[in-house]
Amino acid sequence: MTAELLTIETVPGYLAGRPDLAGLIDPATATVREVGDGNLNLVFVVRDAQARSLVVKQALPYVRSDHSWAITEDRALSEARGYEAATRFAPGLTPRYHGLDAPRRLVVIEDLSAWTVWRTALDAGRISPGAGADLGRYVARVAFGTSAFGRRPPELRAAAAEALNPELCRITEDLVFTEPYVEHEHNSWDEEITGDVLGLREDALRDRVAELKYAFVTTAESLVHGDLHTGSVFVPGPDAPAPGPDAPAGSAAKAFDLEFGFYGPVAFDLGALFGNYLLAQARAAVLDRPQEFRDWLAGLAAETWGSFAAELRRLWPTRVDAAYTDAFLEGWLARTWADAVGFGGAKAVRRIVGWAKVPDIQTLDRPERVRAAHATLVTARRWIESRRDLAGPADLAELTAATLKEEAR
Ligand code: SR1
Ligand code: MG
Repeated sequence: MTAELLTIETVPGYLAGRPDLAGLIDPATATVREVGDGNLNLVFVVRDAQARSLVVKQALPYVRSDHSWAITEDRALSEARGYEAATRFAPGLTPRYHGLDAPRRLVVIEDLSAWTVWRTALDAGRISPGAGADLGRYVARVAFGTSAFGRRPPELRAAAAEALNPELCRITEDLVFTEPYVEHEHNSWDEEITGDVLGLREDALRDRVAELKYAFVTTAESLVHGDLHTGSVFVPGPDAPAPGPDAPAGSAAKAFDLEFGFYGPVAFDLGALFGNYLLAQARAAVLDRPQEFRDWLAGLAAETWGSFAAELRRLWPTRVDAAYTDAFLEGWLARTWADAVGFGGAKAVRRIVGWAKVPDIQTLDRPERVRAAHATLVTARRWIESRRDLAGPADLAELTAATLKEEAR
């Protein structure tokens, strides 16, 4: 279906026809900005004379930078599903959700313009205390609530069936797990790293990536975000005080852009974060950022994983089925860890080689860009190859530090 697309001019009139939003905004005094800078959506920030604001996000029927690439607007329904789950299981860890207009394929959410997209903060060299922990919490709470730990099988199966998002999953299957490992028109790179890129096409590595793709395609354990890179996260703005240790969940980070959501592997969301932490680390290494920032970056995967695992263990006594034993949880965590490391490697590789590159790398001058891209590919490859041999975050941090030290010079 193709919904009529809103414009800056038509948004106030649209909101005037939404009495359910009347308490949130006064359309008569509203001013509108379109701020969408991602690949897929119109994003309108609406502010009224009383400085109340909200965001209207409408799915475009095509990729913003390539209108010949059609993408279903049904992803707005997936986004709504993700916000409903987050509202129920992980309140505070996403922007507040004000509802779906299904015919228009749009959602209305809290305006967090005062916050900063995390990738922007990372690229500027800014430390965001507690952000990694909040995201571990977010993944854990949604995973627990929507999986067999929080839902009986009939409800679980119905939820998984309802959350199918095949077109958006197909994008990930192609862009993350297939295209970077073959010759494809979406791929591009600086010629200095051609050896690294061609190395990705070796059978031994493709065998490992095949395992990851198979896990992505066939695992339906919980509702996942599906695109949890650092551009899908808000952190407090540069002038906001650092959240204290007792600050509520979501004070340090909030996940957004939930349109890729589906029933998939929990590890995929964690891996998306790990892979994007690696990109930030590679950038910081070649820019020779202050040691304090680099040490904080190096600890982010541990912070996220530690918070994720702690939250799962905290929620464990409330699981709906005690047939899942304590030892089962520990085994599940170990498998999820290994898969997250592998997915992290694949997520980093796609941002270097494939379509939809990231400013962490692309905004660097060529010599630094080449060093960062090379170091990322070597590290990511090692993650994919040795994911089952890395017992935990300390092993991953050690491997990453040693590889970046050697390869980002
Ligand atoms: C066509 S969409 C390209 C990429 O943008 C999104 O953020 C996802 O990461 C997707 O792969
Ligand atoms: Mg997005």
